[in-house]
Amino acid sequence: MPNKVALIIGITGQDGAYLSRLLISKNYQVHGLRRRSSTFNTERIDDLVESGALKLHYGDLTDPSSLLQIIIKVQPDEIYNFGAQSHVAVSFLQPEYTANVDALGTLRILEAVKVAGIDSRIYQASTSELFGSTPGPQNENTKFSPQSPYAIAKNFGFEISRLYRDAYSMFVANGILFNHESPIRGRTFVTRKITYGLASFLYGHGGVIELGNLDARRDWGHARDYVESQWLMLQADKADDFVIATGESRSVREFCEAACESIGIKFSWEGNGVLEKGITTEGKTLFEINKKYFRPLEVPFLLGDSSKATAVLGWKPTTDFHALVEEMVNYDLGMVTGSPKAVKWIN
Ligand code: NAP
Ligand code: F7E
Repeated sequence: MPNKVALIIGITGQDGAYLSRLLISKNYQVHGLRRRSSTFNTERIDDLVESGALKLHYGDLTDPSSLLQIIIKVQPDEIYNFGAQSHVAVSFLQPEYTANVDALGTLRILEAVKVAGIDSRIYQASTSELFGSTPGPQNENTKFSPQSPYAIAKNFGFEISRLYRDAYSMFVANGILFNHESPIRGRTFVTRKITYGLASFLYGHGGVIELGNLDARRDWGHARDYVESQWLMLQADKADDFVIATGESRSVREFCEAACESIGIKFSWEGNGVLEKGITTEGKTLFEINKKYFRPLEVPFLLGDSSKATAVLGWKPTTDFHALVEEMVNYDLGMVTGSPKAVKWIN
């Protein structure tokens, strides 16, 4: 007999892949919503689908009837909403689509659960991007000041989740997660772009790594640690909002330096502004600035204070910045040399 039934919306993404394994290890029956695409989008969970460990259902956050039908069919004890257009830079190019999926999509899930009359506990993937321009350290009492269409859509998702919790006594928890990365992070996010780019550079497959703002600071943790907090939020006595972070803030520049150091590439920064470059001791250009990666508005500094999650949920991160960088670089070295390493899914 399964312990509980979970529905993960956004199961094909990074967090979906880690949480699926965590829930399966806890004897959950796991279902996932996948959207139709012309190419395969289940690479991160193919082994689980093939072994029958989880079941996928076609649906889309822009299609309310698909959400209602899946929720009625699955009758989930827990719903994790990870579904999103999650790229901040892309949200400036597709603001309306981002609002439709990230803001209205959240409302559609809440309405579907309310209309279906099912007592599901719901996790909403909120984000440190909500803090935007408010200086860190940021905790649950820090003022939101969102700086992108993505963050504004997620602000709606946060508020509508809180509203359904208060108005209809639904169990809805907002996880305000700071950036979390892993070897399976999408390659357009800056950390994986750097680690994959470096591995390719080292083996002669790739050229210069073009970046935008090197001085933005992020509180980077590991997705494997962060999905544990998501599960804990739905096991708590009452639904609440929690900041999840490591408490360590690093710049993109520092990420480049740590990644190079972890594989023994020596380089130095030369020049200023858009002409700045990272040049190796052999004189090769490794990093370059390309203006196209600058955003119309930037979030300059994120540093989370997750002491509430530690006190109430007993959650703490286990992977520090250097261990995260090393794991990602090592994984990508395996990828570019054609001998992929196994992912460590669970702590
Ligand atoms: P991700 O890798 O980008 O995954 C997003 C998931 O949403 C994918 O499964 C994607 O499906 C799905 N999706 C996109 N549009 C959809 C739609 N219209 N209908 C249904 N599903 C849709 O994101 P992640 O890093 O796992 O993050 C999980 C959630 O946490 C996201 O909501 C993100 O915004 C939020 N978040 C992430 C971080 C972070 O640092 N990772 C921090 C705070 C909050 P496809 O595979 O088909 O594209
Ligand atoms: O950018 C800078 C960029 O795209 C991090 C999402 O998961 O975390 C993520 O959003 C920083 C920014 O992540 C490049 O300007 C420089 O300051 O990796 P990112 P993000 O925007 O912080 C939050 C918490 C989420 O909720 C989101 O879903 O790096 N940066 N050069 C660059 N960023 C990218 N992508 N590419 C560059 O070349």
